[in-house]
Amino acid sequence: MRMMGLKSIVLAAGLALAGVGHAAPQVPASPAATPAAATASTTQATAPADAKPAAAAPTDPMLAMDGAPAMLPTPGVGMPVAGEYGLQPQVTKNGETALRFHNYILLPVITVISLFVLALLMWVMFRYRKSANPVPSKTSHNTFIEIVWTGVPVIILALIAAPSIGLLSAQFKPAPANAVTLKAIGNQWYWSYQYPDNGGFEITANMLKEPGEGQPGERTRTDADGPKLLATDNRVVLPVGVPIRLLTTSVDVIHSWSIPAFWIKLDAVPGRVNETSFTIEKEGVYYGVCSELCGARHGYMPITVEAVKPEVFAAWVKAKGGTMPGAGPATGKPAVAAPAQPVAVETNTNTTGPVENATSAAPATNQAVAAGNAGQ
Ligand SMILES: [Cu+2]
Repeated sequence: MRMMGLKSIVLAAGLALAGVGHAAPQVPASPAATPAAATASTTQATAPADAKPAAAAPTDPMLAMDGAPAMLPTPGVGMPVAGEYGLQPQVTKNGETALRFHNYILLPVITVISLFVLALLMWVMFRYRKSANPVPSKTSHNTFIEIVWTGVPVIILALIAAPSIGLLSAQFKPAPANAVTLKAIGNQWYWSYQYPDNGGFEITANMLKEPGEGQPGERTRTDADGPKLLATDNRVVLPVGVPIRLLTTSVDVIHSWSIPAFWIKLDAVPGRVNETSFTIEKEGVYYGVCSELCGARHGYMPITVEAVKPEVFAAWVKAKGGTMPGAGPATGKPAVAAPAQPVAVETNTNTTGPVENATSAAPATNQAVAAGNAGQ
């Protein structure tokens, strides 16, 4: 009887945990590891030396021809990599927390439960097969077992729920007053962006076509721009170490603004503004795609974010004809005369001088792109 009791308890625990196994979050699928991206990253490993001169043509080495900071993507960072099945390296606090949660709690729990249930099933199949166990047990109820197979999953779920709910609330924490606001607007099928705290200027981002695919004279993708299907003609430029208030909306159908390396995915819904916040901790170029099925060219509206030092961001804003907020809180108070009220980091004369050259060219670029979009 004692042996039967022990077996029953083990069986009960197995059955109970099987339920947990089904309820536990699935391992996320690979974030779109495309062979194309891999090819691009492979070539980038060797290409930057060749590609850089093209991007660094203007007088200010920090700013490219269109006024955007000249920064090359790092292979394997902020982009999918062929053959990988894990999450991308994270560059925000929430992303790092979530990555740890996934790697050190969820995956081990799922793995242990799956193996345990598999072992129990195998044991039952062989030990209690008809030929070896001709007289089956007629046990129908066991209060202790029922408590165990209810209690154990509850405890496991409660242990998972605590960090999970903390992460959930952190993802929707409102941005502080000194945040930089980025408004991402979904369009069929491209993104446009506004910087309401910086004079309200707007940029438009279209996917770059592959060499040979565009119209004669049209700018096409190079390795300096990033992977195929992910590189855009204009990048979203954001400062590192500064909270970003992300607002999303749409002018037509539901889109979704997503950058896997930021742990950000926020729907862009017509007639409504969604908000979240994040702080990028590392400079770099990060890629994402529209993550809500939005029509025929849904797969061709990528997102490219370039995270730069605050002083480079300030120089870029100026090159775009925008303004930097005064020394006080940033929200809704763009300075009228930006040069007279630089933020502390903007006093670097190397950034402010040559940027003037880019000021006239930059808006023209955007308008041309916007006009091109109108025809799509
Ligand atoms: Cu979309």
